Amino acid sequence: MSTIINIAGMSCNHCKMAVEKALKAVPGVKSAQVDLEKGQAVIEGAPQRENLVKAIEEAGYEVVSQ
Ligand SMILES: [Cu+2]
Repeated sequence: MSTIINIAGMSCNHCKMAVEKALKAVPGVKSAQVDLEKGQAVIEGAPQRENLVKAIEEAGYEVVSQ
């Protein structure tokens, strides 16, 4: 199962790496890939969405509600 989350505030490769690292540390995440141009993260696995959101926010970025 994959989850897509829109994220605001990512501007460079450092941001991409920081968000991917934070997401990969969430229980249940198999992989996480950030697309900087789309401002989007694609997460594979079966994590709880609220834990993904928390991880992104703790890394210093904002989840865009949809
Ligand atoms: Cu950056």
